[in-house]
Amino acid sequence: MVSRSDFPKDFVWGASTASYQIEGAHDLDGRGPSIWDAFSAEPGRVKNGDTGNVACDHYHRYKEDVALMKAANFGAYRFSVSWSRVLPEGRGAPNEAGLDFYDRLVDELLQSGVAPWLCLYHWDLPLALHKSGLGWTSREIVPLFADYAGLLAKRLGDRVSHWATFNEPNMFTMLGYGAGVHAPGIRDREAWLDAVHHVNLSHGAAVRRLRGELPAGAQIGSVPNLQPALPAANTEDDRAAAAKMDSAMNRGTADPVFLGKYDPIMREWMGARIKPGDEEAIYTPLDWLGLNHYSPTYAQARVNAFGFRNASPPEGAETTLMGWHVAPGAFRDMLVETSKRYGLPVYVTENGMADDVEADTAGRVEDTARVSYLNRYLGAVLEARAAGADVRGYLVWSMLDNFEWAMGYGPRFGVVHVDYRTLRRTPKASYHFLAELAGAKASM
Ligand code: IFM
Repeated sequence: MVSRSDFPKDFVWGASTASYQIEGAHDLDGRGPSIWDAFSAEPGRVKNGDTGNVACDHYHRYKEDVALMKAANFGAYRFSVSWSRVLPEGRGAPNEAGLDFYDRLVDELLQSGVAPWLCLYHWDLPLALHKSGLGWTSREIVPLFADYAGLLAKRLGDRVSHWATFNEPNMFTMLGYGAGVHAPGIRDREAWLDAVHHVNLSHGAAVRRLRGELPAGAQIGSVPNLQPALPAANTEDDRAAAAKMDSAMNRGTADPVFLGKYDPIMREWMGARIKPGDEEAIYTPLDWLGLNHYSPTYAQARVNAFGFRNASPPEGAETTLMGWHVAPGAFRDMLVETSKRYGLPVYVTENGMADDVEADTAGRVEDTARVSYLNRYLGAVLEARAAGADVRGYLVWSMLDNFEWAMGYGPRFGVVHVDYRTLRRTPKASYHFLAELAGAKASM
């Protein structure tokens, strides 16, 4: 087992969540709808017709959730702001009650000794923007996203030290605009490329706005999901498909943001979308990179708009409830590569696994597979550090079981179990495992 003394004293331990996945209170205190409210209300879009209407009711129970973070001795908590809670129309007049909620959350975290790490966007675009043609497929969203960033910086910049622009821009653009399986349900290669480029431009504009508003020393970063893209079979076709998958899923949103240029495949696909000065507008120096990683992915050659499809892991591979390959070695390699390629301090901002473990008769949630997964993936962090990767922290996905997008409430990713009927929270064995690593007192 990894132990506390294996990690440096200042290693950051913590957990991540996202607004739509935990907050609930979907129509309270002036919150406007997001594309996920609309998408999950459409029959057949989300398993079992689940929605984020109530979710974990974190909106009302945030104090209890922060108390659990404090008891685990977590040093950081990454949450996202619901854009339509603070700007119901996505622009225009702010909703004071929505801003008040994040004020209260940030204050509660600070009083509990947990640093708030704020992510501006974790997939819940204001529906009003989408409906009026100002969503991610429109270039006009760029200044609107910067204005939203500026609003939060003004309101919370005196207390929030760490800021991230986007969570997994690669995933929400592909799933929502390319494959159509996430909100807003668009399945169109051209819309996907539009969305990628506008998200990249919005990142650059938001970072400049944040730098202008935040106190010197504010730590600004972004959070890609980087997973090795491997050929399903060792054939020329699958190797070419893996190269395309790597560009589409890894490089397309990371290289422009962290290096200032699109890779050759994405550049060719983007074509005239890239206007003179765009790459300069996207790139602006950052302070940290948040790496989200779960497993390697496998590409198979396909005659479709993308030239690849996702294939299953190799026969006999250990997988989780999501069908994702448990491969800590791939995580180690990705940490080393990311640290070297992008040259920034790396924090793991998401890693974890889904199961469906419920409380036993004694009321304990013994998620032993997750403890084993975390132990092995943290071992990979140590190996990556030993190989020279500048990895400075680990924030587990997720603090709480929550709404797993199109999969609804079936897969449980939390280190704290949530009973969706009573909303009761029960720390799992994995919570206690992480708490010990983070140095929580044994009395917890
Ligand atoms: O739940 C998601 C999260 O919103 C983004 N990263 C992957 C997680 C598990 O699928």
